[in-house]
Amino acid sequence: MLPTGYKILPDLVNSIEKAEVVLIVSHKRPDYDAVCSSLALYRLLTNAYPDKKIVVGNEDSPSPRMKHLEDYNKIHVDDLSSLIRTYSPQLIICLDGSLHSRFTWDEKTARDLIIEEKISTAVIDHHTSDDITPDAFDIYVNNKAAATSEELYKVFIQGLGWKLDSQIAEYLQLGILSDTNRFLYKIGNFIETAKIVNELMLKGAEIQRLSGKVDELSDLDLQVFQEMFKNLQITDSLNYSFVSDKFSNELQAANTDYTEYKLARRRFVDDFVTGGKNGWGFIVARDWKSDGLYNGSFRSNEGIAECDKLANLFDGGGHKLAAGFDLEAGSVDEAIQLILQRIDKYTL
Ligand SMILES: [Mn+2]
Repeated sequence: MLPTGYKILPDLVNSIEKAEVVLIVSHKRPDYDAVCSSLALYRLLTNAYPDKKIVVGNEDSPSPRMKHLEDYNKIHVDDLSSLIRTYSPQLIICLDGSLHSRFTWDEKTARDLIIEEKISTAVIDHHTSDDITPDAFDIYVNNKAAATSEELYKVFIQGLGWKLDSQIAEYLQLGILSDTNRFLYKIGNFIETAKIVNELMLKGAEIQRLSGKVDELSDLDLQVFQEMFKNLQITDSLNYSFVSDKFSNELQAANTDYTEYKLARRRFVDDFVTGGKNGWGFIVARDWKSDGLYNGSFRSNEGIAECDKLANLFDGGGHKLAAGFDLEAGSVDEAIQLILQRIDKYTL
């Protein structure tokens, strides 16, 4: 069966064929679906048109946790307008979002440049939200699938009959696994998604192997977990943990990647602070970028604490179940005392 977006497929193919340079971008702060759909499309277009220049870009650097992806280093991290000036594309394909503001922090400059240079724009998205303005793009594809990676399968493999290789299958599978949270969330048409997932498995994209790569823990993760478990406090009302200043200084002196270190902390707070009978709590650690500054995160299970309100006490923010904040303190011990005092005054 042809995907519902099939009517506009000839337009998409025409635009691709006319372009010498195609720029593929996905939304800011890219997740697995954004990155994997970009890399899958990069491979699809490179295979189909070896003479064209295909560029993958994003305004934000993808998480270092995605470094296991074969083409991770092919992603150009730069402003959308700089990417346009550097590569002069005739076509920009925007993935996993339908608003200009999803792809760039400076919408006006990028839009002006697109109009001035008469660049064609296409969107391939799967989101079903109401604020979509598809007429702002020349071509709009959206079959409301579970992931943009699934949309690509529908458009290029089912719709156009292009060849699926094992690397493309792996990217598409990772995107689907991520957006459905390994089929925990009900999005799109489950039966259709399951059939596609099966086809991708037959091409070698085994779910168990790919999940293993996504969940892999580094030595740094283990070291940070060890430190935070050692410091974990389970009080009568909440759980909390911290990274000691000594441990933080040692990591910094060893030139540890700060982003990866923060990701390890985040994984700890996501996975462990909401455990046990308390079901909520916080972590705190020294900020490496500014002296005397500490970063904290609150997490809660549903119906226990309101993390955003707690973070607001420190001029931080987030949402009900997860929020972050900064505070100034002379040491991590002082930071913990300040947090405990301030949230104690706040009736949960
Ligand atoms: Mn997505």
